[in-house]
Amino acid sequence: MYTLYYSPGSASMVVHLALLEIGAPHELRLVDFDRDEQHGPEYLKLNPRGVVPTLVIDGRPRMESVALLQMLAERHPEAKLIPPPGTPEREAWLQWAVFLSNTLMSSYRLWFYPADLGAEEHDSAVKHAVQRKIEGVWDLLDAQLAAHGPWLLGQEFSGVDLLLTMLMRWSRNMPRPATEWPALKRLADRVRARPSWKKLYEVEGLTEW
Ligand SMILES: N[C@@H](CCC(=O)N[C@@H](CS)C(=O)NCC(=O)O)C(=O)O
Repeated sequence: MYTLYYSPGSASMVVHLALLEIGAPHELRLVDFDRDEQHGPEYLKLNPRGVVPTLVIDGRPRMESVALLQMLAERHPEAKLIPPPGTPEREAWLQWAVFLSNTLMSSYRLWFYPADLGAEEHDSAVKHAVQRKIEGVWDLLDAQLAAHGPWLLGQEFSGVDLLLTMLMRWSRNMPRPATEWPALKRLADRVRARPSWKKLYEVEGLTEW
């Protein structure tokens, strides 16, 4: 049994999408950021960083969205969210999962949470540097998809495409949203047409892309 601690549209989104793609029975527990519930003593026992997501797997609380995506994908190989171990496709999957985590996930933390650097707001030099870093990742991924797409693994959809689309979504109010890169936009359009994406919007009450 799975219990997902989530906040709408946040990093829990990729875990929720994976659960929906798999069709695995799960419970959802809202962590209300407006009430700062992520820093409450009960939640901190599950997730000492005070962030979402946390996925409780058969009673064990686990954290880090990209790791959770991999755990779910491996526990449900029939959903084909990750290629089988020992294959070249698996190598590519791991490469993109770690790349997205190391680059976009960490840069977004800086973009959205200046307090991580001890500031109330970033000065414009820091903001521009983070923005350039994120846009450099879009350049690289767009070139990859234009040459070897439409998916990150080529012809086969997988869990890393869910991850990438979630990360693209977070750029929607940035000066240059990821959808300005054509091959990236094509991938996101395909993911957004999937039943799991539509269902997540319904359940999490999301409206904006
Ligand atoms: N690397 C973590 C990042 C988690 C994270 O930063 N989550 C944000 C939402 S996207 C959060 O919980 N923010 C609330 C806070 O920091 O107070 C993951 O991928 O799970």
